[in-house]
Amino acid sequence: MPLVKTSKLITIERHISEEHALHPQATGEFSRLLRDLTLALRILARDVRRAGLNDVLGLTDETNVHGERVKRLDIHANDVIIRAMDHGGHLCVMASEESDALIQIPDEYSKGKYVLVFDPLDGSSNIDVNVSIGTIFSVYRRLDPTLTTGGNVEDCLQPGYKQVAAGYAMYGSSTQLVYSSGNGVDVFTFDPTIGEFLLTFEKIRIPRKGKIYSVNSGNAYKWHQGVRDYVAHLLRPSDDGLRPYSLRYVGTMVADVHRTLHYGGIFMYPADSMLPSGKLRLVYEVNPMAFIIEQAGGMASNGTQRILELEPESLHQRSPCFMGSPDDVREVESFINSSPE
Ligand code: AHM
Ligand code: MG
Repeated sequence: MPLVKTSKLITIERHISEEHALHPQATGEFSRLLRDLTLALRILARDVRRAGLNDVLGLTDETNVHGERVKRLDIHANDVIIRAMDHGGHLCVMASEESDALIQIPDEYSKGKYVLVFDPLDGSSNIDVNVSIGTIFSVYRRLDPTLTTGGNVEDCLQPGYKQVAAGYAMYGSSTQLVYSSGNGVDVFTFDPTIGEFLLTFEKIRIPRKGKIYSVNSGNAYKWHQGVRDYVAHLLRPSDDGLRPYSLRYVGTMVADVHRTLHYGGIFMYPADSMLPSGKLRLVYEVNPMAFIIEQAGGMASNGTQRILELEPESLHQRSPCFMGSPDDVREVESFINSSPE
């Protein structure tokens, strides 16, 4: 059974502080970081819900009925996370998909030993049409924990296996926060009436194999032969009933990976002849989601290598990705490896 529903009534803050109290060296800095982050996510859950109402939607250069400049929701989300996180004393630097450069901690605030990277609002093509969107984040330790100055780009370019924690919030029919600090994956659901994220699934496990694949098939004509052969294989009925697979594609990575985590199967954004590294960003999107999938017992690959072992070279670099049930990811890898291209 992939879903282990919990009977425990517990908030995310209590759950995280209990988990971290198990580490004798814990100073509480990490728990405070997460408390600030969940505040930002609570604010965003509220703002996404009200988006159509308060003119938050729209282009940056639009003005609302009050004659004020309207921010796009993704820019607003970026601002909210920065404002929640820059003064807590636990971070030394941040990087965001929405900011070209590193986000430094202002001079007046003390610097901590953690690094936060995030995609403030994932699923941009779905923002204006009320389809699920999300926030993706991951936390690293700074490379030199003895420093008390701001962090640098190397601190943000660590391989994914060094993530201390990662997760995402999905703003769907309810808001859920899926989180791991390397000890399995827990799912919390936001109760807006009490303003808390409550634990709903503890230590969720992805099924070993699924029957759903998720990919933008409109790009099929540009894919490498191995990926085309793999998808053709998924669509061929088999006598054992394990195929054909069903296709589900929201176009928001958070939603497509979230469904894959629960039901199994595979989510892919392959490279193609026009996007040689695919579309998704290694640091902000692919690594955090790969961490969650692996922590739930799944696999995440760029087609030939484990995602979490890739060495990022630049903040906004892209990577092909194939993630989900281990049997499914192994199968796509074998199609890619045996393809002549
Ligand atoms: P974004 O960061 O601009 O939202 O782009 C990332 C999104 C992912 O959430 C999703 O998996 C992918 O883009 C969908 O891309 P496409 O429209 O090419 O299928
Ligand atoms: Mg994104």
